[in-house]
Amino acid sequence: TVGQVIKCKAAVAWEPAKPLSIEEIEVAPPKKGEVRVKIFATAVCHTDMYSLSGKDPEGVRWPIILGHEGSGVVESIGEGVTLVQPGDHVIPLYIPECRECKFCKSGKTNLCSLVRSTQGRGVMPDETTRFTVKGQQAYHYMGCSTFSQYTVALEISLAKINPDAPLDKVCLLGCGITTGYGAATKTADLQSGVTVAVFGLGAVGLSVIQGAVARKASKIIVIDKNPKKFEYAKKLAPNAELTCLNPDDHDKPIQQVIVELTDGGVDASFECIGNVEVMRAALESCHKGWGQSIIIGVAGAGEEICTRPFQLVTGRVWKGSAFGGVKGRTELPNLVQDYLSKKLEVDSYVTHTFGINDINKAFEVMHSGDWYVMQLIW
Ligand code: NAD
Ligand code: AHE
Ligand code: ZN
Repeated sequence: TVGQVIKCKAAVAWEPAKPLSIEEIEVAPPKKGEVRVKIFATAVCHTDMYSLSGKDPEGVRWPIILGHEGSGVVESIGEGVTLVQPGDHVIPLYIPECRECKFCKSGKTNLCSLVRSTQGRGVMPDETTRFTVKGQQAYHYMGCSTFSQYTVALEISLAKINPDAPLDKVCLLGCGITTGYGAATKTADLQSGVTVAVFGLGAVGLSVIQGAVARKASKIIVIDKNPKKFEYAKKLAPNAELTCLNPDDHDKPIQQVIVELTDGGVDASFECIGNVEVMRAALESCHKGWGQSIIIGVAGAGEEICTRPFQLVTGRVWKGSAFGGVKGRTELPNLVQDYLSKKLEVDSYVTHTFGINDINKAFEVMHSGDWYVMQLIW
């Protein structure tokens, strides 16, 4: 198949807010700097649903092949590719790592910007796409498009991982788990003994808990409106001092409850929902003078955050985190190793597994709320 068009199946989004359709598509060979990857498994993230809704302010173009939390094997490489070889096991990265742009070289951020503009518009750097469906070009998504049996990504957008790692599990490191764990260990850089509040216990919030446990937080407060979520938080932090709060059980604003429980507020809080009211509560749960609040959740188009500036004047810090601040090519392979050496829990996040033909069922379950990760296998 090297150098030839591959015909395969993909879940295609033809228009906003409509079910996906499984279509036969054509995937062109990789061009310069590009790699064609056979996708083995992919999870479904909220952000896929967000973009499918048509409400992503950045906008996507249709038809599009969504999916950004996957794993696979390199099928073939384009001209000049040196970073991976056919047969390598990889996780596609929605934040690439070129190591050459101002951002990569700064040492201050993981937000590589070399191809951010074309990636955001759903095309490869030459402004064209590698997907054709029913004679029409289909767009890429977040540089990954893992809802296809074969995809094309840039070599700088692939983390080469240990081939011993089970691909059906480590696909989860392509977004949610890495995001939460990295937000705790890198963005917040939690230190031993800190107090932490985690708002929202999906895959992201649960992984913040894992990061807090790894950094030996002294107290972890978890907040969710769905009490079923507390059991899993307890499993991930069996030896920690854990307090579970359901905002619906309290008359006072939840930030006031947290401030009272912690002698003035937590050292760090994390918003893992995407709700701007909760973002405010998370900031105001922080301790005066030094508490930091990390925004991870993606809020709807047009939403804005607010608080009294006095909250910041008096030393609270508002930060954000994308992909947990993790540099994909350099650091993601190490997280895969941490998983293999049982330092990082991944397996038990998978609550549902579907064949790709049932992808719309996965999107329906997502609305139900009682899940962590839904996984699709080709
Ligand atoms: P999820 O939907 O699985 O989890 C959200 C949790 O929040 C649920 O358990 C829900 O019951 C709870 N919740 C909802 N409203 C609440 C409220 N008002 N108060 C308390 N709890 C409430 O989501 P997820 O997959 O863990 O992702 C979380 C967010 O992070 C999403 O917005 C997602 O788009 C975003 N995200 C961001 C990044 C990034 O790099 N910044 C990466 C992945 C996901
Ligand atoms: N396009 C949206 C924002 C979407 C967003 O915040 N994406 C996160 C990753 S979410 C993964 O599930 C991110 O990493 N963003 C960094 C980037 O460069 O996109 C909007 O609001 O415009
Ligand atoms: Zn995601």
